[in-house]
Parts: sequence; structure tokens; C-alpha cells
Amino acid sequence: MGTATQAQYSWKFAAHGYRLTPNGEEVLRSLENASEAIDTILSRLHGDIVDIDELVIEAALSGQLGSVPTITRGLEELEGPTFLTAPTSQVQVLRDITGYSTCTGTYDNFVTLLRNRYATIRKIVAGTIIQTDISDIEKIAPNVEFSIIGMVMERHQSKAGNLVVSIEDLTGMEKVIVMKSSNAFSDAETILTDEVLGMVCSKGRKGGTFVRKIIRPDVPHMKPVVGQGAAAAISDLHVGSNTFVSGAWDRFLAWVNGELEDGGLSEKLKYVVIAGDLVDGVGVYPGQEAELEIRDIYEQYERVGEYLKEIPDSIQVVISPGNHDFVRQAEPQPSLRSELQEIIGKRPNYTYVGSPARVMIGGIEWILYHGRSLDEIMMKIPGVTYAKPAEAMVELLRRRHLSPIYGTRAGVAPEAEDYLMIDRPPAVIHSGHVHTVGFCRYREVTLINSGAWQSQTEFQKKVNLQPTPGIVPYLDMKTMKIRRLIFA
Ligand code: D5M
Ligand code: ZN
Ligand code: FE
Repeated sequence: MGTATQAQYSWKFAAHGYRLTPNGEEVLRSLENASEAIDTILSRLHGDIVDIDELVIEAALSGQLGSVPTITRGLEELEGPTFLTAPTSQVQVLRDITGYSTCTGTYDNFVTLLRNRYATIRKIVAGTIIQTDISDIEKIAPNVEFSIIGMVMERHQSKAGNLVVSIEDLTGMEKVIVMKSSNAFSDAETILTDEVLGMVCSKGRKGGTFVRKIIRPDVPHMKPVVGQGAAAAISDLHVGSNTFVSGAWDRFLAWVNGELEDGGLSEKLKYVVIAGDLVDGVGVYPGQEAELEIRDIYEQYERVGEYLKEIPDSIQVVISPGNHDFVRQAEPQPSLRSELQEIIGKRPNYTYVGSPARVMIGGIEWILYHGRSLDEIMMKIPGVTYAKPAEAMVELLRRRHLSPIYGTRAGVAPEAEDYLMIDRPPAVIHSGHVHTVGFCRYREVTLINSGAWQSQTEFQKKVNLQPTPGIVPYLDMKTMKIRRLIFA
């Protein structure tokens, strides 16, 4: 069987928004009348199935897919947002920690946070498990196939190269094994501690629990969404740093004011959205003074104010903080406090939000999140690199959490609610932090990393981080087309 046919199989599913897995493809190849089978399968699939693997194919062909009532579990969470709001040029804040912080940092707060996270993501995962019953870990029965949904406590590789994962639900903890030879192995290699996921397992004869499939909450198929107006996504200005790229920034402001020949792009610009690190800050890392042009934090924000004042009143500016800003470092970060807002300016077209924040912009939902967790995603997931930051954002989205590894580099403020969960996929997720521009669309969710306005620093030179300053992702929300505007 030629590869052309195999590619056609994948394509047929992809065209309907499904993803054919390698083992699913193998099953199809072994069928006599594959194309008929594919039509049958497609006619029986429904929106909350994501991966087409051997188990889904079996269930679809034997007619079990439609008749399993449990597939509707968690459906509320799986349905995408419905945009019935009238398009307006106003920015509307939907969810943001600012003013709602309840945490006192007690042990109980942390437990509540993790339980809240577990319960929500569990529901999402449960909605996509169709193959088996979902078992509590304490009730795992021998000789059957079952699924468990838990939070990953620990993972390591055995001497033989298999992965051993400790996973915990509310009833207990289980050590499971993902054999190197298993179809689940490549998915398992990307398992992060603290992520919540499902596993289809079976008990081996000697009592071990073996994983057949990893099930991530992932993103359901949603209708394409469109909004109104265009947005320039920026972040990481690092005003005050001696590596701030002022020439590129001046050209950006000239463009915003319609002074550059751009084929009509700036005319459509209705929003400038900023995902944190407005200033370089003071005392953020040892020896920073040597790299500062402005050494006073308030003066840094004054300069930000002068810059942003150049943006016309007709353009909405959304301002979210990052780890260099003068706000609490633990996430979720509240917005810049009132005193700093006064310094920057409280113009009617400015909206100050926290990080993360869920905001309606141009009639569609955005999540702004500075992106502190991205460093660890780059470090821990094989193949994900700084050169393609949007791919790291896909990993967050597939786990339905903006910071799946709990409380490591970025501290976590244990709020009663987990603000970092992506319980409802938005239309756009906009991050920064890693100083490289990248964007992609993953199932109708547009992922943008907006780079920086700071050229390579001494520290970044040491770790070989190559920033891409002065490049702006421009999102036309009417068409959802995105392009790079290069000012550097
Ligand atoms: O972070 C810009 C990028 O540089 C981001 O990917 C983290 C990395 N970075 C910067 N400083 C450090 C230190 N001290 N350790 C590890 N990684 C770092 P920004 O938030 O703009 O400084
Ligand atoms: Zn930064
Ligand atoms: Fe940052």
C-alpha cells in the first residue's frame, strides 16, 4: 500500500477536523474496504472525539459509538464559547483575579486549588473516554480494561527504558507502566508532573498496570470564530533596559498612527494588546543595574506612559503584567496597582487586567497570559523550542492549563479558583515572555506569542536565547488571518 493512500486516510479525517493516529492508520490499512469503512466511521463520529485510534475505529464500526451514553459526560465544559454578543469596539473583562484575591497561602488553600483543578479537568477528560469504564484507583479490578483519571505525581524511566508514572486520584495512587514498545509511549514521553490526564490501562498477569493509551483533555472541535477589527499583539517592552529597541518601537508608534505605507493595515487596527513585561523593572535579577538605562521603576512606568500616549484614543489598549512588572510575582498576577496606572495614565481607552485574564476583544474571547510557564515547557517537552513558542502554547492548550507544572519557577498563589485553567477554550491565547515571535492555529484556537522590544541581553547570550525583537503579530479578527509586521 503506497504512502499516498495512507496520507489520504489522514487527510480524510483531517478534513473533518479529526486526527488519525498511527495505530488507527494501521487498522485502516488492514481493512479490505477502507474507504467505505472511513465513511461509516465519519458518519458516526461526534464532536467530542479527538483522536481516531484503533479503539475509536472499533467502537465506530461496531456501532457502539453513538449508543454509549457516558460520552456526554463533561459535555458542558467541552462546548466552545458561543458568541452571541453584539460586536463592540469596547474591551470587556470576563475573568481576572484583580480585586478578587482570597488566598492567604495556607496549606488548605493549596489543597483546594489542586482539587478544583483536578475536578474540572477530570470532567473534561471523562467526556472523551469512550473505550472503557472509568475506575477509581482504589477499585481497580484485575483482568479488565479500565481507565483512570489522575494527577501525575512522579515519572521516571526504568532501566529497560519503559516509563513508570505515579498517578493519583481522590481515592489513591497507582504506579503505571508505559512500555517502550507501546503505542502510548510517545504521548507518555511528554507527561509533565502535576498534569491531569486519563489513561486507558489493563492489568498484566503479574499484577502490573499497563497503559494502552494516554488521554489528554485537549480541545474539542469548535466552530470557527470570527470577530471584528484588527489587533496588534505585543509584549515584553522592557522599557528602561539598555537593550530596548527604541528605533523599532518608534516605527511601531508611527505605524499605529497611520504614518507608514502598509496597504491599509493600520486603518483596521482597533486594539493594541500587551501581554506583560512593560518595563525591565529594578532588582529583577542580580547585576541588572548595569543593563538599565532608567534605574527608577517609577520613571520606567512614566516612560511607558509617554509611549502609550502616542496611541490614538480610537484604539483600545489592553495592558496585562509580566514577571518584570511591579506586581506580585505569584500567578495569577493582578493588574498593575492604581498608583502605577496613574503614572502610565488612566485614559478611557486603556483596560488594565491581570495575568492571566480572559477578555472579550473585537467580539471574541482572548486569554492574555504573560507566559512564565513556557520556559519549563521548553525544558521538559522533547522537541519544543524557543524558536517556535506557539508549539509550546499548544502543549498548554492540550493540557487545558496555562501552567501545568505546579509551583516551580513561577510561584502559585493558591486562589480558591484555578485561574490558570483553560476550562473553556478561547478564540485566542496571547503570551509573551520568551521573546520570540510565533503563532499557529490549533483546532480553531489562535495561539500567539508576541516576541519582545528588547534585543539580546547578556543573560540571554549566555543561554543562547535568540530573541526576535520588533516584530508584531497582527490579527485581523474579521478573517482570523494573522501576519507579522516587522519594525526592527
Ligand atoms: O524572560 C525572557 C526570557 O529569558 C525567558 O524565556 C526566560 C529567560 N530568562 C531570563 N532570565 C532568566 C533567568 N535568570 N533564568 C532563566 N531564564 C531566564 P524575561 O522575563 O523577559 O526576563
Ligand atoms: Zn520579558
Ligand atoms: Fe517575562
